[in-house]
Amino acid sequence: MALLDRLSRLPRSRNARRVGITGAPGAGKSTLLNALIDALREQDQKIGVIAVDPSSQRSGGALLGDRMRLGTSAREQGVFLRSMAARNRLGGLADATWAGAAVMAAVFDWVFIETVGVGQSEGEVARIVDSLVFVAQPGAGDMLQFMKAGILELPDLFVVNKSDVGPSARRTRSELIAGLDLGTASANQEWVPPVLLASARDRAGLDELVDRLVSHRNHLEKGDQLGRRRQAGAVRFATDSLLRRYGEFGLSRLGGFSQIERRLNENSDRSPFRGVLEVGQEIERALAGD
Ligand SMILES: Nc1nc2c(ncn2[C@@H]2O[C@H](COP(=O)(O)OP(=O)(O)O)[C@@H](O)[C@H]2O)c(=O)[nH]1
Ligand SMILES: [Mg+2]
Repeated sequence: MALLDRLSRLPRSRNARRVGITGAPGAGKSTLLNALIDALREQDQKIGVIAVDPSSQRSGGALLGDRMRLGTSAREQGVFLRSMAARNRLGGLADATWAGAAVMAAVFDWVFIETVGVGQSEGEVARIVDSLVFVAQPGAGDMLQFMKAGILELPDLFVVNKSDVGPSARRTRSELIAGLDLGTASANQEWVPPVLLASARDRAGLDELVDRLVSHRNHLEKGDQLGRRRQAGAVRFATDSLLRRYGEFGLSRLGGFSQIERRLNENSDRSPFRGVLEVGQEIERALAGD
């Protein structure tokens, strides 16, 4: 509770750009992020990174590779890296990631969250970030699997990485565009997710990626979509967090999930951490009074 209280008092001055990087293991997320960080550091941008370790999928924390690739940049000033284990799926990760992102957003220009593309984490990360980037690799047979899981509906940008391997990268890009049905979506959708080609290895396509991230953020700032998106994410986080803490029974003391969601929405100036704290205290009082 003391932590929630401190988090709720964070200044919101910096308003960092928050970017999620997702995609299958091996697609090159860490390498791409590392290259992106170098590019942004040249512009003297301050960067925070949260790397969500896929330790639950592997046999015992084989993440040294990721850490080392990121480590070259992390040793520089102006970059702060925090790793988190996805092991503890229920609860811990979402809370820790939200807290980490909130702290970093208050002090850095950019906050990146790298996560494994295996489903649940996408939805969680999509709620924290302004822009979600999906990294694919050439010939990715897992595309179909992602489509089935509905994961490809979330990203705001797609990057086919490893364009240095040859024509298969362009093919994958075309497949992705066709599979996403981006043509028809454009009719009733203001932002059409771009599908970029990049090579993290050769550091190609990075400028365009940064440009597109900036234009996506500008797009969100038009008509206060950014505010609404962040608000929706914050309310959902707070409600989920309360559900994890107090269960359906606890929430039902205050009228249930949607009632609590409505109340959190009414008080949109309150930070989500304060929302969890205050509504949580109410639930506790209601439970004690039963
Ligand atoms: N050829 C080529 N290989 C790459 C590129 N980016 C990453 N890789 C390699 O792909 C593998 C997985 O990269 P990594 O960044 O750990 O992927 P992650 O699991 O998505 O974070 C490593 O062997 C990288 O060296 C690229 O642009 N071109
Ligand atoms: Mg990685």
